Amino acid sequence: MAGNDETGRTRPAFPSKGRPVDAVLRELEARTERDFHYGDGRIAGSMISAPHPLTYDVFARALEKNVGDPGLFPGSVELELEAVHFLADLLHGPATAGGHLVTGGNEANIVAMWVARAVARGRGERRSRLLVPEHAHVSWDKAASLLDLDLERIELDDDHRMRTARLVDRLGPDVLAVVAAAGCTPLGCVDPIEEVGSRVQGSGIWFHVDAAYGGLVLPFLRNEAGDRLTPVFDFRVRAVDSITIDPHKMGLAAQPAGGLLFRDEAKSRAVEVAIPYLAGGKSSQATLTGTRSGAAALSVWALIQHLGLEGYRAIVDEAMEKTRRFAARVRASYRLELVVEPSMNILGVRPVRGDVPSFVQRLRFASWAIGEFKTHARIVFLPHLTDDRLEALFDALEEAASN
Ligand code: 0PR
Repeated sequence: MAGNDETGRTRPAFPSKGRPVDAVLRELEARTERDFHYGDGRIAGSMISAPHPLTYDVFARALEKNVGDPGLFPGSVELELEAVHFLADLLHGPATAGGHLVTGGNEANIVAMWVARAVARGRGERRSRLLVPEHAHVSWDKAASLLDLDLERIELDDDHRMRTARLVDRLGPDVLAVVAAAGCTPLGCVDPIEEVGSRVQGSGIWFHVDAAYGGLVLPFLRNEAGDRLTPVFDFRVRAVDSITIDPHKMGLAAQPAGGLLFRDEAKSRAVEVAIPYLAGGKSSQATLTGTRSGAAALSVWALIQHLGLEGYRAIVDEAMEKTRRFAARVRASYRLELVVEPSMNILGVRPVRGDVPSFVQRLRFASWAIGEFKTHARIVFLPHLTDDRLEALFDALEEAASN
């Protein structure tokens, strides 16, 4: 029975009788029509694009697979682990490296801190402070809240990167973990990871790199002359204990596909829970989720196999070419300016005159889905933003900045 809540709104009731499939699908289509579609080219501020075409096929084939019960789906689990090792290899993980495919950067970051806390406690240490850069993603607030850690945000430098000197001032024996971003949420900036690494090395402080977005961009970055531009952000930095790298962002895999890698996979067992009764036989889990999408995991494996380093390099080259061309137009504009020079395929743009909230509001009113940050509007140059859409977006930005 439909009922009314205290505000007088009608609440939908669980249907008593079923309806034919075509009627259900028709309603579903009609009611989701107002959703944005990546194909419209109006989603300009999201870190997610339409999944690669291969993903749709893999997903449909693998929909029933649950990699949370490895005994039932051993073939899928083997491919999932292989995908994890592909990612670890990309980020120069040593032979001990391993990890999990998870639901996204939120889960990866939370689980990384869960492990860090368990490892410290295993050594008899009760460390409770979590140091993150000012620009850190909201998942760090969640991690701190869930794990009862004290979150401290570290000031940024003029390039919007974590200021190492400020971080060093705050280090101490009660610090559980330090986080740096390789592709920060507002601007794609890369924190000084080598510098931070040298300051925390050997201190017992867990060092996590949040490369949720940048992990599948930075390794492929090169300039117009073809020279590699990748800053050292991964396991080559000796102090780095764990890294978040999300295939469902620039990896173009299906959602939900996050990645969490550990330098020493054995450490991740500090949070492991045994599950003796599974249908496929006794197993264990060290992720937040139990039942997990095998389809998403297989889509990551398939896509890496299909694209290879070459394929991803081509995707990043194209994205960077669009970013550079767009950045040049912003620099030449009298109405717009860049917040910083881009580190990857993300631009922060603001009006020369006028405030950012009204600027973003005008763009949204004109149906552009743009990211809003305190100092700028965020544009992410993903494959669904074609050249003609970027033309239109540039005009819209100029228009919004001229009011
Ligand atoms: N770490 C960093 C550095 C991130 O930027 C994000 C997500 C996460 C972790 C969390 O990842 P999940 O959302 O996969 O758990 N950053 C995007 C953002 O806030 C998430 C997003 C994606 C937002 C698509 C909107 C959107 O349309 O911009």
